[in-house]
Amino acid sequence: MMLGLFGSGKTTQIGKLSHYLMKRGMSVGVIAADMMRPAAYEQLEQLSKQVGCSFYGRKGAKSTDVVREGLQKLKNDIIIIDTSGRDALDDELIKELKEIDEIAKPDEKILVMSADIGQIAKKQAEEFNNAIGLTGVIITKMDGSGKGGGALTACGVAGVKILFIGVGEKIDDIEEFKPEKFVGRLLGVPDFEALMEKIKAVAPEGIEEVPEELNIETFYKQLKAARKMGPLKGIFETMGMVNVPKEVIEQGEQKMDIYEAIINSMTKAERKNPDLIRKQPSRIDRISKGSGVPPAVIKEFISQFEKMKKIYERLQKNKGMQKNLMKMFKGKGLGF
Ligand SMILES: Nc1nc2c(ncn2[C@@H]2O[C@H](COP(=O)(O)OP(=O)(O)OP(=O)(O)O)[C@@H](O)[C@H]2O)c(=O)[nH]1
Ligand SMILES: [Mg+2]
Repeated sequence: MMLGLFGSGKTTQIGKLSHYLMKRGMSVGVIAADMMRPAAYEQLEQLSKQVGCSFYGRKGAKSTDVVREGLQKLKNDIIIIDTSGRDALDDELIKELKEIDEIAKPDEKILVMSADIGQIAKKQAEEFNNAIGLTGVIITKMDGSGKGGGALTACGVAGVKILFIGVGEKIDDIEEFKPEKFVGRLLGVPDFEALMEKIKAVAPEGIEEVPEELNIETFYKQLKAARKMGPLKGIFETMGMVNVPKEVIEQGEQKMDIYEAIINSMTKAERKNPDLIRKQPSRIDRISKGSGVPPAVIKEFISQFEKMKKIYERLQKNKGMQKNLMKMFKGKGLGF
């Protein structure tokens, strides 16, 4: 069940989410239970045609009846209900959402908020949470607002979980929210995990599977494969991230150059086990001479690599997007 105020992006995210889930092998049905917005029916019907998911709606009916009927008719793995918005969370909206909640008993009650409300997201999330009980949040319009960071941190303070972010109006413009990834991006560290996913998607042959264990050797292979795909800018763009600032891209490119130089000067043993370098600082001097990279930067690389490895291992533990999603949709959260 998706809920939220007028224009927050509920209906659009339902289209995106359906597409996202279907790409991962699930069958999806959507129910048009927004009786408030003129043409909400048509908007959702159109989106369902676009993504190829099932659709149920009945114009002029009561939202509760539509939900009841839709749940009977649709036989999909996942059913998403579009609900009415309002200017504010008033008694009428609370009553309507509670009735739908009663009937559908949804596994997920997801509040959709637009990033441009900034810090107000805290109050809004709390209000909806108190009234209906939320299982998660989607922040939309992260592409267009300077206040996106505020909205994200506000959700953290409100204690609600951000599941996805909307990053544009197109059907692909949704990203699973991974705090580690986001922080990395803010710090200007290239998003290697996304890169690896991308590499696998566009070049499944000739490139190794994403490695079980990430060590500098396997990382290096991924890095080289990524570079073969061309400049970072294009790679980000094909991931739908068109608004990555130029400085971030340039920094990313530079970092990739530096990483490559460093790794080129490391021995095989060091690549397998970077701890060797930490234990014997003389190795850093050797790598520094070989690569022309100052020792401090090499140390930083090693420590960044260790951090990345931890994140990677955590992600590997949660292996399988499908499993993750099923868990999420059973209300257990993503386990981060
Ligand atoms: N830039 C941007 N625009 C978005 C995003 N998500 C939705 N929109 C746009 O926001 C507008 C409102 O989206 P809807 O999905 O209709 O919003 P809603 O919450 O269903 O609105 P009501 O049905 O009126 O309550 C549309 O023009 C969407 O294209 C996003 O992530 N980024
Ligand atoms: Mg809508």
